Amino acid sequence: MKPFLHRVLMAWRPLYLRGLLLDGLPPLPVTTPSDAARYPRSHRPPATAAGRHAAPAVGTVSALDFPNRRFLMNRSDLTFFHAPNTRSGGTRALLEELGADYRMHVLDFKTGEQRQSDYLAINPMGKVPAIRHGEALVTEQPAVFLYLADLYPEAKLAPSIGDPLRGPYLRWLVFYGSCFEPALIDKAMQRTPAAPSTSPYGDYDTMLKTLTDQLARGPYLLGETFTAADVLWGTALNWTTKFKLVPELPVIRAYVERVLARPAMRRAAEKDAELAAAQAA
Ligand SMILES: N[C@@H](CCC(=O)N[C@@H](CS)C(=O)NCC(=O)O)C(=O)O
Repeated sequence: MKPFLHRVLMAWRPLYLRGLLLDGLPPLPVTTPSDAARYPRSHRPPATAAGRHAAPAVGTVSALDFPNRRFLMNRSDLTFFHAPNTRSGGTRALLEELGADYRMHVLDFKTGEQRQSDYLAINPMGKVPAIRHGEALVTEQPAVFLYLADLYPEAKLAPSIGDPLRGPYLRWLVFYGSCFEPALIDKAMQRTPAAPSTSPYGDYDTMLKTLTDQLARGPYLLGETFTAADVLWGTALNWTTKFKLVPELPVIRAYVERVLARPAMRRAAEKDAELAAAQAA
């Protein structure tokens, strides 16, 4: 589209008309000069050697394929901060499922690298996973999963905005961080939990029943559709059942086996085992 016409459409915002025009014109621009103006510097997609109008890294992506996405982000310059045999294994599996192009920065927990200043500049919490995409730092598994799955829409692991599954998808990813993990740690530490009406995550048993009732609808968390949420929950329920923090109920075992049997999940687990062995040597 002519830059002048594009600028007029971006400045003048009858969204329906703009969407109609832009969506009707594949291929979609990846980033545009007006994107650069919209994002604060710290969140702006990185410039590439080919400039801000570089083509998408993968195939031909058009507005017709993803009608709810006005702009696709540049995928270059993605770094994944990882330690083998930790929670960041789930993110590694997601990157494998997405066929993502990324650099991996492996931390050695035995030497306490996660608590040294270089890494604390990435995540002041000293935790993995973390990702850096251009200048954007993302930490916390639900945020990392949401971000990465949206970055690769053609992998179809994130229901798009407008899809009726988008709400449940957000719900179950966020449920992981705000209900499952804190209840799990109460359990692991054998702490007396706060009264359910006081605790933002209720109590362990209610949390677990809420989760298993959803899993029972299966085969995946959102029914027939496999999403990034299943990568997170499949990997998490695998290690938490092994550590006996979650009971190995048939519905949980069957779900974990179903998710981990996927070729990309298997590949990621094998690569992580190799990395753990190399780090231990
Ligand atoms: N809230 C974080 C938790 C991540 C987390 O607990 N990571 C552990 C690995 S299993 C970690 O990095 N621990 C290192 C440490 O605290 O020293 C998330 O969801 O990403």
